[in-house]
Amino acid sequence: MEETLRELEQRALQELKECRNPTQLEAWRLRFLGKKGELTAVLRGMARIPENERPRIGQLANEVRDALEAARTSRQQALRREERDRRLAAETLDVTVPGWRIPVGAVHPLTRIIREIEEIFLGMGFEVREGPEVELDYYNFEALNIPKDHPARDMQDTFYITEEILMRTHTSPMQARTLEMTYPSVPVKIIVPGRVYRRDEDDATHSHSFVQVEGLMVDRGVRMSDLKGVLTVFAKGMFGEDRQIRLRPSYFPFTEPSAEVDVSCPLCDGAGCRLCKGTGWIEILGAGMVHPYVLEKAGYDADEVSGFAFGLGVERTAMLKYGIDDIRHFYMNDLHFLRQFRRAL
Ligand code: 2U9
Repeated sequence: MEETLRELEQRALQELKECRNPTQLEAWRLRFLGKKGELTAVLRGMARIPENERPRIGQLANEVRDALEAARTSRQQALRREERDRRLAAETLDVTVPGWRIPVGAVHPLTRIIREIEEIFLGMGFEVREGPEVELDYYNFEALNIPKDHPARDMQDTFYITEEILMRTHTSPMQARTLEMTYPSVPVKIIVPGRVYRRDEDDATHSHSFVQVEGLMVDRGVRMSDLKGVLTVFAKGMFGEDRQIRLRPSYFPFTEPSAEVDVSCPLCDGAGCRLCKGTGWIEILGAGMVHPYVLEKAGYDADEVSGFAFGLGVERTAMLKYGIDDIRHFYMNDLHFLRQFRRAL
């Protein structure tokens, strides 16, 4: 009996070493220590041994069971450790591996200029308004004193959708709408940025679609000197504190008098260079006093209120500011061009 127990212990310990996972370990436990296991079977044979031997054999059997239990526990712990080490090894993160470079976009140069312009005029108390690109003939032309036979209404220049609906050729219709909506109160101080459309051949300086910012101020007693003051603040904010502006007579149907506005050349400071073609001045804006007809169309009494308006092409402004030589760069989505503006706001 003693022999049997010792042999059982040796065999069980030997086989325990071969258990590689919890399933095998459980099978081992059932086989040697379970109710139907080998140790229990041996103990059942106790009845057949002499009574005086039983305490010794009983104690031995307990020692064997304790030894096997202890061995099982330590094997189980060893297996758990192995499993944990395997998992840790498999799940290791190398935090020193270089990360992916995340591509960072840039604000488009046109958007950037629009935002800069908005900031300057917001600082002078103007509001920013936007309006529809698909417009009524009435607001694009009629309300702005552009008569039916005016060259600007020619099929050559305007994308018509129907006889009365068109793609706006300037953002002025939104100013006309705002005037009409605001009547009879004053002041009106707005700028309208937005895309406009003209039936033009695309080349280095022309595009069939471009972005404008137009401004309008209407109040009691607004004078041409107010226009000059506001546009001077704009020119300095956009092209540098040393800039000056000058007004030259011009003609627009919706303003009277009208002017073309030049800024002193930001490259040569007025001395004359390649950029300003030796003149010292560069044209950046059109402007004028709002035509009485336009005020009256919106409901206002032109003897009571007056106003000024101006307009600028955003591409032209951006080309001047950043030294861009072809308007088509803005629309080609060439990354070499766009990436130059990566550190934009
Ligand atoms: C209302 C009254 C007056 C808007 C004006 C200009 C002069 C002008 C051009 C600049 C370059 C368009 O982008 S461009 O081709 N614009 O010269 N625009 S005054 O005058 C208005 C507008 C609306 C109700």
